Amino acid sequence: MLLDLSGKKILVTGIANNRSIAWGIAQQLKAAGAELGITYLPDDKGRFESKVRDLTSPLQPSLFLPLNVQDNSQIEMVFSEISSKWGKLDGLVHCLAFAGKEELVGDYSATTSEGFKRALEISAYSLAPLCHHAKPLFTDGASIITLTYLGAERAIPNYNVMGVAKAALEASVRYLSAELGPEKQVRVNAISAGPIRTLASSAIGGILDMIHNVEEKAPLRRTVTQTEVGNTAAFLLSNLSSGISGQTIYVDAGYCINGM
Ligand code: IMJ
Repeated sequence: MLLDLSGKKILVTGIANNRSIAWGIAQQLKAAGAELGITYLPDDKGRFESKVRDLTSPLQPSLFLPLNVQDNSQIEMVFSEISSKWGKLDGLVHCLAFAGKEELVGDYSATTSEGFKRALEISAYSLAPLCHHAKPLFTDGASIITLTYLGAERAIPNYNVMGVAKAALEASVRYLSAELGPEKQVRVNAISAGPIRTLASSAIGGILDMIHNVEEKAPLRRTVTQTEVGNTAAFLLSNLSSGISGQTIYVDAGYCINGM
């Protein structure tokens, strides 16, 4: 049986530019035949909107919508648009994360309450309300994925509050999996991607060290590509993975198996 997403309607969040892992995912989903809805983060000057629109137009998304997950009315708007345009949803791709720059350097103990709340709200909590609003639209066998990182379970220098947020996200995947599975065979999984040079990583001190470390030590002696993460996403959104739910799947060139 070949991987086939034709007829599937999938919402992809978290594309910021051509380095975004979400962009790699969207391209592979389209290549497998999916019909896409794409969201972008609205900002005052509309910079993300035009950038993401230009980038994604070759994928001919049938929905292109603003989504700031900190604004509940925007979440409601996205799913009311999906309801009227598609009347159903076969897949949801959650690739949203944010922490303040100051929280991603130095001591974890220096994390402020506001910084903690913001990182956890955007990077972990947001998956729950998206699933909640999508629930009535999910078809039998719908699939939800999110992105996580090894820093959820190991102390990785400077990852700090994002590690705590990803730990909460991975636990959310298990609780959502338990909630959404019984009625309609809806599955929820996370992809734990190895380090890639993305917008979310470029601004970060020590990221190059981490990449060099992976190139030296991972079983495959290299980093992974957006396309490899995208291909695993396509698998998890397809019926080929129909027996997999609640899991964190590592797409990291094998890095996490090492003892040191
Ligand atoms: C992020 C921080 C510290 C170490 C890190 C990372 N390593 C990797 C990342 C080793 C691979 C990238 N990553 C897995 C993330 O989840 C990044 C999230 C992120 C990045 C930024 C940068 C710009 C900003 N806020 C951010 N919020 C979250 O202002």
